[in-house]
Amino acid sequence: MRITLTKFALFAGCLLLAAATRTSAQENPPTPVQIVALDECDPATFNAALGADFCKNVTLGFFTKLDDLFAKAKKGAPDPNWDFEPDVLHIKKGTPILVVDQGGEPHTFTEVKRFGGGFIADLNSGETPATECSGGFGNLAVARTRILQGSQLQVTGLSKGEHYFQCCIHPWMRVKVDVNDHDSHDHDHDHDHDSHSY
Ligand SMILES: [Cu+2]
Repeated sequence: MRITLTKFALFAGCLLLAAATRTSAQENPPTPVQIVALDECDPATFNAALGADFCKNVTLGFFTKLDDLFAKAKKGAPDPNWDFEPDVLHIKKGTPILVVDQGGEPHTFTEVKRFGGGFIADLNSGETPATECSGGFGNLAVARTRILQGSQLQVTGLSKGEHYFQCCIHPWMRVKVDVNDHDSHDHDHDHDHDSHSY
């Protein structure tokens, strides 16, 4: 009888602890996760063609000239230093995403149904443009996904499932966001566990 009571007390204690943990988790707003946008635009050649201050490069000498950027895209080998990091993100539903432009020029973080080209045909490596990018910055829906150098864009309210985001200027800049009901850490752990047991 004493053993049963002790067990019950332990069990009740665990329940209380679990309830307390759950309450505090719900009260704290989820910490945003960050995605960075990177590029290595060469100020001299970009600004000569696109206007003063278009490119404000902070990469301390790692520059790609405007012509080279177009030449690489044309060859089907776009410059990998124009990049969103990470490329794949697992988040729990409700977690905000902060996209920070640490590059030197503007980008967009545009959700698309399917990855494709952007609104500058010569940068598309022959890919069909994603419908969501059409119209460029003349399209309000595209313009509002723009991120200027040194600024950030917050994305919230993503539904459960997979979401695809790309830059509508440099369409090889792509991120897949996988939204789950649970913490990505737990998810990864479960996943590992499953693969071990098979
Ligand atoms: Cu871009």
